[in-house]
Amino acid sequence: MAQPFISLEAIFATTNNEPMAEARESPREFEAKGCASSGCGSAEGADELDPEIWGKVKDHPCYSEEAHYHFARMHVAVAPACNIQCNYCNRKYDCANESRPGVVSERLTPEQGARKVLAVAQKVPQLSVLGIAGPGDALYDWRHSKATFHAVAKLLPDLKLCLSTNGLALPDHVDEIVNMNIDHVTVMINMVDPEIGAKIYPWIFYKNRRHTGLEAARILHERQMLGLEMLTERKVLVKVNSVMIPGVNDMHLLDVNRAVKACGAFLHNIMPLISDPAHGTYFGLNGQRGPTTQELKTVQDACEGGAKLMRHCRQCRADAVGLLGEDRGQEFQLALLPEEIDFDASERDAYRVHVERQRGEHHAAKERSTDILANTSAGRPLQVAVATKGGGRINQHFGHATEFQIYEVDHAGVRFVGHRKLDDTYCQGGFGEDASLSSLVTTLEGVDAVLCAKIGACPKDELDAAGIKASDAYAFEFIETAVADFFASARECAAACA
Ligand code: CLF
Ligand code: SF4
Repeated sequence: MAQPFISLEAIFATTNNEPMAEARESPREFEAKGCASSGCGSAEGADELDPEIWGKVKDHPCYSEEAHYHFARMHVAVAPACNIQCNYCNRKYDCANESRPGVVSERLTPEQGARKVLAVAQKVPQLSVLGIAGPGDALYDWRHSKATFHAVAKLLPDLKLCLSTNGLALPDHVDEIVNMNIDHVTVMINMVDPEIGAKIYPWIFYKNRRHTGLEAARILHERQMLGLEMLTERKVLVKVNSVMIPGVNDMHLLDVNRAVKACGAFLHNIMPLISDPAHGTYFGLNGQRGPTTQELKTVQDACEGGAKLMRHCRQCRADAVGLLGEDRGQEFQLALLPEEIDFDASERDAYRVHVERQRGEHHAAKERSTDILANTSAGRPLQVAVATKGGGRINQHFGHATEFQIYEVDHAGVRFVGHRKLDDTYCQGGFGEDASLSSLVTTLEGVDAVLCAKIGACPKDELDAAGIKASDAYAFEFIETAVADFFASARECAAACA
């Protein structure tokens, strides 16, 4: 049903946030006070999570691994000012705390940001979250962030509001965050030891003066942990992001994981440093490398048993739009936005009904995969890459994939362990396929099999020669059943050959 056009002027004419406070559902008490890591986390769903928490995460693509198959996020770059200096940032690029360093984002005013959100919601029914994630710090530049959230909450009250911060200004804003119905906050915590922090942060700006060295790192650490505790006490879900910097904080991230778990963090997202001299950052110019895929996985695996890990992060841009792993930001540049948007929520509503049905089918498929594996003999875990466009199914053509999701499978279960991005799709319209296949084989190092919706004989043979089995026999099946079936077949084959 078409809804009446809402004037942005009318929205910006109001400055108090009472309507958002009124819209906030009174929170029921939930368990796990003090430590949110038991019984919650990215990979758990409706069956494992407290209903109150599931209600908060079920449509958030970053906080729920399951939701990332169905729902999209978008960011608006409205808060450019920052109060600290990270050695992996030079402010010409997106904030590396939440984003891939890349092309400079389009900076928006709050009015422009709200108009963009409405335009995206009209065209992307999967949109469920608005995030403010740099460049800059959403809380240091609070005036702009607040005005944007305030406007968007009036336009689209069902949209989840999400922000990312370095944490320095966090304790000063906890009450407003709660009153504004912001249920999801990411705090960037790279260290809990100021000696290590001094190697990452040359200075901070706090209480009207610049602090450097150990003193700066100590203040930042104390403010981050205080802010984290204050938020979790108020039932706000906090995700901690950490940038893994080999030789600086790599194994120290185990201490970070333990410390943030003790303070109630909901999730811990360990992201690889992206470093390149062309970015002009201190680390980039001084040859600091990022971790390899295996180094990252080793640290993530070593954190097992601590705060639950997010493994499906795509290090998206500060102006990203779409499902995780896709970026439709270019379609919604300011110059392309209509001045007025006659918002129609019907497609958005219909999509949510569709997702609920899909969730039921997906749930049944996961149970089938458990049954399949329970009747399969034990064997070495296999790494299986799948090509998917979303919905939890194998539904992407091999040649069109821009990334593969990686699942580990053995008789104990099917586990999502990460993703591998490709520099180029394999299908180049008849040119360059050989070069892209060879780089694809390098990207898929360690992977045993690729499952996709369609693959040609030529790339299939070449993958086979590289020791990677490729199959389109599971096209459009749910990922878990397909991967479990593939493992069961591999075990049968191994038994027959023994
Ligand atoms: Fe954006 Fe971050 Fe909110 Fe998500 S991103 S502010 S929590 S809506 Fe998500 Fe992107 Fe990873 Fe961030 S995939 S970089 S974790
Ligand atoms: Fe850059 Fe973000 Fe660090 Fe600020 S907090 S210096 S914008 S990476």
